[in-house]
Amino acid sequence: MTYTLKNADLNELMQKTIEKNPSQNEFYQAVYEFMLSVEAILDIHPELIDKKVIERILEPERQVMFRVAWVDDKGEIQVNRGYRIQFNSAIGPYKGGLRLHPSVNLGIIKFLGFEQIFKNSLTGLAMGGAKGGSDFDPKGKSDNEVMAFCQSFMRELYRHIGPDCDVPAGDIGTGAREIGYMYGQYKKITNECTGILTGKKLSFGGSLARTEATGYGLCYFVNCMLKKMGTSFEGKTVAISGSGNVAIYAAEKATQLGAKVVTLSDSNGYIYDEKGINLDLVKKIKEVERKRIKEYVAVETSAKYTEGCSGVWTIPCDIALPCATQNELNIDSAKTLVANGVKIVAEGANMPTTPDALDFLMNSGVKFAPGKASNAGGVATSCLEMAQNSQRLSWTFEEVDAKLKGIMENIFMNVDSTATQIGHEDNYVMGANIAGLLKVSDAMIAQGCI
Ligand code: NDP
Ligand code: 2IT
Repeated sequence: MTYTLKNADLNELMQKTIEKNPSQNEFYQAVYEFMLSVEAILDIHPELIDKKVIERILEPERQVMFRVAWVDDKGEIQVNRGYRIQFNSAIGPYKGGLRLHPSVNLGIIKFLGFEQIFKNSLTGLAMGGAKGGSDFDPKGKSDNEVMAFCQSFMRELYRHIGPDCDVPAGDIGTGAREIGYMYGQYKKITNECTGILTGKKLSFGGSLARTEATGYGLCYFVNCMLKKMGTSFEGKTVAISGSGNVAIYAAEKATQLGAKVVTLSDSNGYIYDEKGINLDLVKKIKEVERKRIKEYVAVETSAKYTEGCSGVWTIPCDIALPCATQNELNIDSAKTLVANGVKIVAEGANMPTTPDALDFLMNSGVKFAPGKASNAGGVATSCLEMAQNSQRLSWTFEEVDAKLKGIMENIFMNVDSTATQIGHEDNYVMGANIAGLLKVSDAMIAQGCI
């Protein structure tokens, strides 16, 4: 893949980024997509180059990499690598999830941290961008091993975070169980009960509706797109990939809004249930038993399980919601979706669509929502959890959900009007990048050369 930009200044920055950060392909991909949007506004925003805003944004404020040693159930020492990339604090304390997956490397954490800057900006709340995690694989580990890892991870991470400095949260492989073990260790070391993590269980400072927030928020955003198109979720067929936190609650909200969700997947394969996914069963398999999605067809015998996760996009649908991982929806899948008449693709995951698939979808007239706008409901509700922790109060589910809905509607209006203002109506990729960037740029310039 070549990353060439027409604008000489931006092209030089792009090439410098590649040289300075070897083998970080996902980071280049995220930066390039962002730069293509920046290119469209350089004439009206020369400060982005003159004040070195873009050059500064591309360099994380702080990058921490550390050893995570822990003892497994056989008494053997295991060694993983931990990361926390504190990318940008121009508009507030660093905020972003922790990913636990064997594929985790510096380039993946960098792309996630980079996109988090603009996502958090779009929420309208005061949060900077960060991301972290480890190449630890929670799959197949005992509870005791997960705890041992999480405690060791926090024994280093604790010195870099704080309620007004950096507040991590969940992401792939990090749910309420992992957050609980990390929180317990932080408290043990510091003797402080502060809201240094979000996604906590309700019994020690978690927020109602945080579990649901990313998936629900995604559907609130899609609902705005549908409204603009003069339609609604009612009667639509929805294909969803993944069967984790984001996928399950996207399926729940889409169903509540009148759609029929027919697929879910994991990294091994996908299920297709023509009559609509039975979400109680999915929650039991995934949240309680921690088993694979193929178990679904043992109970719902009319549903079909197929090996290979990309096959999920061969199922005809009106709306496709990729909610698993980066680059899971490629050009072949995009072509199949378009041939089958898809109208909307909205990203629940971070960067699930490959660049060529993205171009193809947009050129085919499909309405496309980029993750940094459409999945921002998770981090927004994390901020609501922080607000409740500071107040020593907890709000009702309805209060949090109503705030989440309002935030997603505001994000849509902002992204939509920004796209229109720059002459690219309905290009939500450009709208999101530019609206997210301009707030961060303003804050950086106001705070001087830091
Ligand atoms: P979970 O760990 O709960 O679920 C992840 C799901 O994606 C699982 O079904 C998993 O299957 C699947 N998956 C993971 N890696 C791959 C892969 N390489 N190929 C195919 N499937 C894969 O994570 P979340 O639901 O929390 O996160 C999903 C996505 O949403 C990620 O991109 C994340 O960054 C993003 N996101 C999450 C937010 C949150 O609040 N949790 C907020 C905003 C974005 P398997 O079990 O086989 O690995
Ligand atoms: O990608 C994301 O926005 C998240 N994983 C959620 C981050 C958060 O701080 O809630």
